[in-house]
Amino acid sequence: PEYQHAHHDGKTTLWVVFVIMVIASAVFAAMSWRVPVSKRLYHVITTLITTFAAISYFAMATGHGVSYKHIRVRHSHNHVPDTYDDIYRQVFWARYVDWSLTTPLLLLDLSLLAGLSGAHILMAVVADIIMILTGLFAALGSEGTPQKWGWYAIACIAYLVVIWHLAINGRAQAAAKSQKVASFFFAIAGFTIVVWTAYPIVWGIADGSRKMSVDAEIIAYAVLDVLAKPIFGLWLLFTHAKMPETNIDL
Ligand code: RET
Repeated sequence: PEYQHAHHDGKTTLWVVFVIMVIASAVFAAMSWRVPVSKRLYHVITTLITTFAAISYFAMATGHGVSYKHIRVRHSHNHVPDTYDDIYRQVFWARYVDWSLTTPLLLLDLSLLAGLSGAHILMAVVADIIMILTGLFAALGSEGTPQKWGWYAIACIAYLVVIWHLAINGRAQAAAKSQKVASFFFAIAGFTIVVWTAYPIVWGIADGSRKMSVDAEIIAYAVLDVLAKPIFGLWLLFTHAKMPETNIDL
């Protein structure tokens, strides 16, 4: 059988991102101590996001949170009995544990910024959790079955619901707050949609059709995770510090 797993570059990348997430968590926590408790909600949410990511990267870097998935590739030839290739590929399920906690928190950051209502926040968060869990079913479900891409399709529909809440409801609410908040929300939510949309694309190439090595998959997600969490967090917290209109009474 053929084994597809992380080599030197992939393992190094996992450790590098672990260190980045720890540093980001420390920086965000330190930033929160500089503002009164009543203004710390974005700081707390954002610090939790990078803390969960650090834990997940620690698991992956030490070889936990991963299992081998058996893939049987069938070759059929005319008049010749079928032959099979057995592939075992690493699936880092720790990512889905991370994403199921951190993507709702990222959405909460954006929802509070826009001033979404409780009902809309809940809808967006539930659609997001459905997206991650059905993505996990797609990743772990048996190969070569129609269900695999069926779960993927359900996850994509849930993702469209998330985008709908950000792009339509979020924008409208932010516009009702103030011009400054509206243009900041437009920029950071637009950044989020671009970065997040790359995840299902990487998934489709790596997990879905296995056209990407495990190392390349780790590196692709590493770049996206650093953009979606530490870079997003720095941008949000620094802008919040100089834009009193983004304050929330919660
Ligand atoms: C999956 C596969 C199934 C289809 C879709 C997906 C979307 C994943 C997303 C992940 C975002 C992750 C973030 C992590 C933070 O660092 C589950 C890959 C639509 C959007 C932002």
